[in-house]
Amino acid sequence: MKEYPTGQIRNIALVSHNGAGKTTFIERMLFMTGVTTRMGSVQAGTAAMDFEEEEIDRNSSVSLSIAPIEWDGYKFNFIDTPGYMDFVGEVNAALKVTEGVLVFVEAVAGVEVGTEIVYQAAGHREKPRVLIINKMDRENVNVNRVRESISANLDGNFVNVQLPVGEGESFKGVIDLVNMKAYLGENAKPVDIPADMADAAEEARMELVEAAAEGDDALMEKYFEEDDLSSEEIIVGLKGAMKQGLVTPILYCAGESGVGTSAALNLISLLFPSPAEAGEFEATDAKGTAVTHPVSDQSPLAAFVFKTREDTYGKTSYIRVFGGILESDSRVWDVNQGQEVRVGSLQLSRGKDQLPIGKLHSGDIGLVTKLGDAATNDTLSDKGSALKIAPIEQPNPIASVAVHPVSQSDVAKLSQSLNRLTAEDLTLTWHTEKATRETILSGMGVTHLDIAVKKAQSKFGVNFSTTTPKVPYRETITKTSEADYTHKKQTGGAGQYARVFIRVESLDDDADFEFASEIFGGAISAPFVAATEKGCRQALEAGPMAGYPIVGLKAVVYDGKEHPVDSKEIAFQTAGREGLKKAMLNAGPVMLEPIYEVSVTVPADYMGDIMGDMNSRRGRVLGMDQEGTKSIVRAEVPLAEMQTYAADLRSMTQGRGVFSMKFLQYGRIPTHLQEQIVEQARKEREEEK
Ligand SMILES: Nc1nc2c(ncn2[C@@H]2O[C@H](COP(=O)(O)OP(=O)(O)OP(=O)(O)O)[C@@H](O)[C@H]2O)c(=O)[nH]1
Ligand SMILES: [Mg+2]
Repeated sequence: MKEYPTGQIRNIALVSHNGAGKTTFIERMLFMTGVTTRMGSVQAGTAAMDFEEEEIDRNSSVSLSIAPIEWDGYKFNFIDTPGYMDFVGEVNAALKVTEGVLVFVEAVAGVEVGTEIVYQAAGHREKPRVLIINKMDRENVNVNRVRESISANLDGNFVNVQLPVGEGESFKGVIDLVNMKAYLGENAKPVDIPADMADAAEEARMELVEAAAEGDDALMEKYFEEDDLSSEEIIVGLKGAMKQGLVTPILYCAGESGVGTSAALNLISLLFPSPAEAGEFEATDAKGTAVTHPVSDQSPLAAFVFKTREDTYGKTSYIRVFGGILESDSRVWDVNQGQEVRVGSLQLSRGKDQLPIGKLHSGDIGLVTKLGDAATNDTLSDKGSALKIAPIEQPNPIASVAVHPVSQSDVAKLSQSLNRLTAEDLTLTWHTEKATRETILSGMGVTHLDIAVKKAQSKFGVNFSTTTPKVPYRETITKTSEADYTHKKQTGGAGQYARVFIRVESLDDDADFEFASEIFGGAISAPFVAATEKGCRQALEAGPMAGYPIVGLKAVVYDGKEHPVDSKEIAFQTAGREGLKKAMLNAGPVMLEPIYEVSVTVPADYMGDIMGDMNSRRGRVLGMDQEGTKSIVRAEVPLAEMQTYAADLRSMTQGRGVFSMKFLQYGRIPTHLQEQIVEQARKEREEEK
């Protein structure tokens, strides 16, 4: 493929609820422009865009993929994203590197929750959006109904830039209201508007002209004087209005049958800005100062790694050039890693295929393999400029599983494979939970985690089983108490002797451990005080109630006794450890559990159910908001009650609800639950014996 200059490039993200036909639309583009000789099918597993094993299994996209499409002198970098909300991380990556967003609405189902979320996400990032009503050929399509669903569910001023000709089984094509041409049939060329649609087209065009005039003051004046605008002026006006978020144009299409697709491409090339037109890019320079530069070959190099893909052959980095030119076989400065990396042969990505390219101009997107230590979110620049672009914003994880290696060889590969999985997908994280000694994998939902575990198997040959994670409880005290503890051991030769008087005092629940000595007159000598402290610290790892870490406590050693022969440091360690536990038992010990701040967004009808459910989860509702047709409930909920919320909310709302959660603080556990946990821990200890 030839190199395209910045002005001829259009980077466009395709987003929507799952199954609206994004991937199929791209398959049609690839077929229509002669890239493929047979149209790929998601159902049959032959789609060029859905090439990952998990995508073929599920007949649905799981990760983003790119299709460079040459059309009428333009190069479109279409980025296909998964519609399933668990993979929102891929959508966020696509939004970071594109200047336009094509939001798909399914013609029969109308606007679904997923569509709404991605439409808003694009709006928050101030990206121009075009709505495409797709699958216009399906039985029971009713254009009025789908338009109503758009007005009811999405914020914005929507305007037709096309009129559909027919709907459902009689969907024949579209009329382009900017150029006043009709496109009838599959892969159509422009023809005159059919006589019976002339009046409707004229009327719709007037609405379009009015919307376009809003985008530009000079055009508004001209429109008042002359009551009309030229095709070029309509485009200028619409682009201006889209940039300000004032207008969202609507297109109509049936991607699978190819009716309306050529017409859609023509308008998309006109409506979306080139990378340069979209405005300067933001970065920080070598001093950390915020700067902006034009998206231009003349700007200093700033190439951003927005995705990393790992497979058995190694690492592939997906790169978007914001400033300068990225050349094959060059050396660049990885600003985030603080080191030089060698760029091998640059490629354009087309689904699983790759096409070599000599260089990527500003604004373009490509990939390269084996890019040193470069990770997602790194910026490649030159050492002097050291431009750094802000990382992709991603949400906090909302679901977790504990992963257990199946065999001994899996144990050895555990951390390496988890590191590779999480490098590839930044909405996936893992850590070892000290309190429960479990390896926790966290992500955006049950399916997300399920697929991650499958990937570990298919890509890295590691087998994991998963369980619901144990809750990382903590133990603390509520009042001051004292204990006198003697450690004495007489086994043949040298004995052990240590006696300590320990007082424990309650601190804030989240305060770090403190230790103090009130030993006067040398009742025990300094090294033994230190050994006592060491023992106390050891005790913190497993509390006396149920074996969870101890927090919010101060230990004071205020007296003690040593033996001239048998006192050793190890004896004082034991005395410190056991003395602290003993003192705690009379200090009103309680257990703490992690509390999360949760925000749930659902269609207003579900509000009652959600509130009732929150109560049964021991949630404390903090507030409710209304945003359009959606209700938002904010609550504080114990983690113990949120472990299956991703799946529960899905079934409560038929997949129409979403939520986010963030750790807030540790809180007291109600007594009856605490008793259950202590009892459970006691049983487990007994079983271990
Ligand atoms: N009737 C009709 N069906 C279509 C059309 N486009 C896609 N489909 C079908 O709709 C289903 C989903 O299409 P996809 O292209 O996988 O949808 P997607 O938006 O990529 O879905 P996700 O990747 O899950 O977000 C497939 O079975 C397609 O064959 C269309 O224009 N008309
Ligand atoms: Mg898809």
